[in-house]
Amino acid sequence: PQPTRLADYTPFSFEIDSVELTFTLHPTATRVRSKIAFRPNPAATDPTFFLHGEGLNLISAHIDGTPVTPRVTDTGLICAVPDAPFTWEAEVQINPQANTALEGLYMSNGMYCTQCEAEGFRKITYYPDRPDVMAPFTVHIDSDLPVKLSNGNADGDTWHDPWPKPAYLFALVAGDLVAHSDTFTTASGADVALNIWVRPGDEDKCAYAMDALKRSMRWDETEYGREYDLSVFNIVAVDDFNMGAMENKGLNIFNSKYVLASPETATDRDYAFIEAIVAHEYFHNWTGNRITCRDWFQLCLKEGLTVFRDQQFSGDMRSAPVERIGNVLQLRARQFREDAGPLAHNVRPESYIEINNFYTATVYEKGAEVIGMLRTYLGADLYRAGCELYFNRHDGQACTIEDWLACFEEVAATDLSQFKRWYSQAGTPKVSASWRRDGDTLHLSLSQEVPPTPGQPMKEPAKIPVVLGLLAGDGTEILPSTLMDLDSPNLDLVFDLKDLGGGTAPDHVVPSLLRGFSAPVVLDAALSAQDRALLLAHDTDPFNRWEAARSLLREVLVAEITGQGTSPEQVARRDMVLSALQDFCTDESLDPAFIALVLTFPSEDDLTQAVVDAGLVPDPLIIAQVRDGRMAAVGDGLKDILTRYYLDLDPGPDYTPDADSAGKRALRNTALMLLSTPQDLALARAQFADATNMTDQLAALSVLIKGDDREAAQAFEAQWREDRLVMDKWFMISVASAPASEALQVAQDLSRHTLFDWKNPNRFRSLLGGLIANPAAFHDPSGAGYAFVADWLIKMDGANPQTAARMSTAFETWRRYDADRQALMLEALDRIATAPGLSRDLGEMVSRMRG
Ligand code: DPP
Ligand code: ZN
Repeated sequence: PQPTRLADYTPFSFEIDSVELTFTLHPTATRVRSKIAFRPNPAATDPTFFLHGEGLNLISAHIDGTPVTPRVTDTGLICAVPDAPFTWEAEVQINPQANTALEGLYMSNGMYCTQCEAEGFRKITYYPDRPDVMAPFTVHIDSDLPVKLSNGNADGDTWHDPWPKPAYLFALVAGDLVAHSDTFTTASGADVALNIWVRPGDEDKCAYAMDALKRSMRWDETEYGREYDLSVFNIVAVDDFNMGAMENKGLNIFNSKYVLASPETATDRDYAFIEAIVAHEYFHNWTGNRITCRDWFQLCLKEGLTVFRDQQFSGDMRSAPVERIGNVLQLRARQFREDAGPLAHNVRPESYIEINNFYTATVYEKGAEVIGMLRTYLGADLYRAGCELYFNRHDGQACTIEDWLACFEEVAATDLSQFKRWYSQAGTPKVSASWRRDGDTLHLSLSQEVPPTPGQPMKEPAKIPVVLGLLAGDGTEILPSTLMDLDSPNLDLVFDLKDLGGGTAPDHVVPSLLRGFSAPVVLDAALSAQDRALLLAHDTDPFNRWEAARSLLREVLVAEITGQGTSPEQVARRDMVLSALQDFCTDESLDPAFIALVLTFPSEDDLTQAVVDAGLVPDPLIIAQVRDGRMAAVGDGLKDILTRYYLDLDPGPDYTPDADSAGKRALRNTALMLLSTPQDLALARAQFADATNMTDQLAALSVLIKGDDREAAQAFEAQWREDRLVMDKWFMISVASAPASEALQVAQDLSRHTLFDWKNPNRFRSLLGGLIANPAAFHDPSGAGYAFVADWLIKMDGANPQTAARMSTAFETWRRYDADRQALMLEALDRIATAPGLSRDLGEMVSRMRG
């Protein structure tokens, strides 16, 4: 297949004044009639009338009422048309029941639903399926089903959306659904009907999503001045969905796992995701829908910005530092991993074969970091002013990153051309710091290096905002957070310590660099363990307190993993880290959620990368063993305080999902994990037996599965068999938490379980994701873990290429491992590459990973 390139963009030959669609729904033979008013586009350079269309059975086509016979290919049709306004009418037939790819119109548990982003509308009817063609839509739905929904406002079974939109925001739902309803009054006093549509029986699990929706609507008004713009806002929960959720205008469609919640069935983490994703999709109404993307290369224009907005929202609703740490953990786990391997790409890619493969951590999460850096450079007021200008200037348009940046250049009277490299250079910059003391003067040198990535051997210096502070040896802050601009390979800073120390230069000074993780870079701060312990104890920046603890733990673990754990120096280091954690825990003023993060060990994947960064070859089994052993040792060393947390923080039987209660449960369950060993499961057994909410039940279950307590897993299964979303958790945890020696067998057994409905993406991701999340099992030296995943990817690819392609990133780190494992991983990739009927989606991923 030929790649699509950013450089080749040309506008469509026609503009559209209106679209009218009539659906006559039938499971295997749905008819779609379209009536579209086209008008020549004065900006077009090529007059060809090409409409996308895939898998459509064309029944008839007319231009201005006269039958025409277009030339139909696999990807669309071409037709001779007047060089003047005309009306196009077509009728096609499609088969929703047979649509297992879940793109276009498909069926999920008896209901009809759609997913059109990025290029699904072309599976519904012939259309210029590209985001820069925007039009108002009117939709008629003919069906006996009781509930029929589309975008915009309703008049009987006809829906009209007055706001011009691209086809990827089209949506249709029909089914036997019930609504959880509410209302919202906008700041200007307009009433909006709110509905969350679910299958009968689920209506009592919608309250939290509704509450999150109303808070999101208010927040967007106060923080960005954005109001809702239709008289109804509908959300529908569906069980079979490729992504998390979709921001279709006025009719958001959600994966049911991000809507439905009750204390008994959803964890605190689920609640937090529901809040964030409801907000994210709602915020798209302005950043994505009212202003959309000119082409798919600009995906980060809406996604990076909207992720940034949902992160701000969650930070405002919960604890901002705790949210920030969580976001950075995700960024490092997914985006840094992507950026360091064969799939590295720009925040704004320059070419793709299948756009679905670019809904990535780089476009989303690094894209959000770029917005955060822009705000850091400009400050809150100019950032808000730039957003205001963007909304005013570009409302109703399909835009580019250039349009976005120009608004900020204008309000701030600044040149962002170097900043723009964040969009066009892949790879995670590495920042190194060094310093020396010269009497009362501190010389601090920062340097940066952007590593080569596929197709980009040479890089220009990035513009990196480094927020830093200075602490004296007694823990007092002598320089509060200050923004430094690392915009060249090196930056030398000079501080007068006498001045900063109020007349006396402190004996010892510790820099606190990259506060709040002010840029998505890898920092080598070259701090001694003692200095990091000092930051853990005293830094005013919560992020860097956490970072200090994390790097101390990581260092101890890596030493042990690489066989240096028994040296006297390392033994002393471990004692020192333990007592630093102990001291930290005595601070009564700390938020339990924050303590829980400090006490959470780096993941096996994080440690694998740390071993690679140390120039060594990782052994996943040793990494898992050392990590478990060290957790038990820390649990033992902190036994008193952990036990106290466990006893004192019990929030009681009345579950509430707020951040404070969730934080207490998080710390309590972190304590449980550290205090438990396979030899001592009493506490976990008691918690499992007594739990009244899913957070506590699942935390206990994870410990028990790790301790090889199969009865607990069976009891959980018996209790929750009927609940799809809870069973997804069970599939996942049964493999992810299983002892490495057994996880693969468990995965194989579960793939034959009667409830393993593999075509359901959530279920598939639970089982496969569970194995991938257990690196010691996935990377079993026999290669059986790779073979198992490869077999399932090939099978899934035949039904749902998008879901198969996403999961294939399990192999992106193959270069990290020893020669034997590399050969086995490549063998698995090659087997996928040569599978008959391989999709464009999975084919592109495999060939990029293969390199
Ligand atoms: N539904 C996906 C999201 O909201 C793609 N737009 O990010
Ligand atoms: Zn989004």
